[in-house]
Amino acid sequence: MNIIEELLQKYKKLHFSLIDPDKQTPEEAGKRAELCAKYGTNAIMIGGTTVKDRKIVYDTIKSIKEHVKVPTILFPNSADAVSENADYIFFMKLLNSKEDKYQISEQVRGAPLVKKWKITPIPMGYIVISTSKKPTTIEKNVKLHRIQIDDIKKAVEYSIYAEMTGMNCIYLEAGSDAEQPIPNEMLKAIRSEIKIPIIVGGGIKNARTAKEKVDAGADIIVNGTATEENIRVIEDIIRTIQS
Ligand code: 1GP
Repeated sequence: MNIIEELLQKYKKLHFSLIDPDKQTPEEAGKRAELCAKYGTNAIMIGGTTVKDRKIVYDTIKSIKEHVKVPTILFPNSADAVSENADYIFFMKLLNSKEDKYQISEQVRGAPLVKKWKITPIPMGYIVISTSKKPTTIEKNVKLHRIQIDDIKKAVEYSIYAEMTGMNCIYLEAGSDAEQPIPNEMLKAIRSEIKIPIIVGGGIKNARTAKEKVDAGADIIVNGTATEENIRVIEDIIRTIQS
């Protein structure tokens, strides 16, 4: 059983807090992680679109580990964001990327590091959905085979592919601070086709929205922006999805 399955057995629905090492000092990251853990978050993810410096990732995780006991999971954009002090890594493929580096080449470069440093990989299929009019950071930075907000068929196809190729979970990403989160109808359609855990993130700003997502089939809710801008809402979100 992998860590996601273990946690899901224990809590039914999970909450992960995403800390971006480029948007805060390691000390701030530690303090924010501590609050999220106090509210009941189940893991701290570490990553961000712009992260390039392994040392900053290392220092951020070091500080987080000084403050919390919940697992740390790398959420890297490249092999340069792999740090030896993480517990786990989302070993991920951006499935609808047109760019080789998000599909295979950074993964190939990172694999020996993950092995050498004994970081436990969690194979994950990452699927970006274009939900918003204004391009999100990830849409600005990565060339995508775009999946529009109403293209349920395509989102389902990518999800089935992820499950068939042995991914442990999928992550449906609307983009950090997206205007609209992943739609409920899309989640319901995907849930009815695959069994692996579904992670949902991007633009989830309150407990009501988070609850809608878990009711539609999401297993894990991710909050990133809220850890920096409105951390108290995370308490509400966790209480609501785990009640
Ligand atoms: C981004 O899905 C995450 O990768 C989190 O999004 O910043 O909107 O919470 P938010």
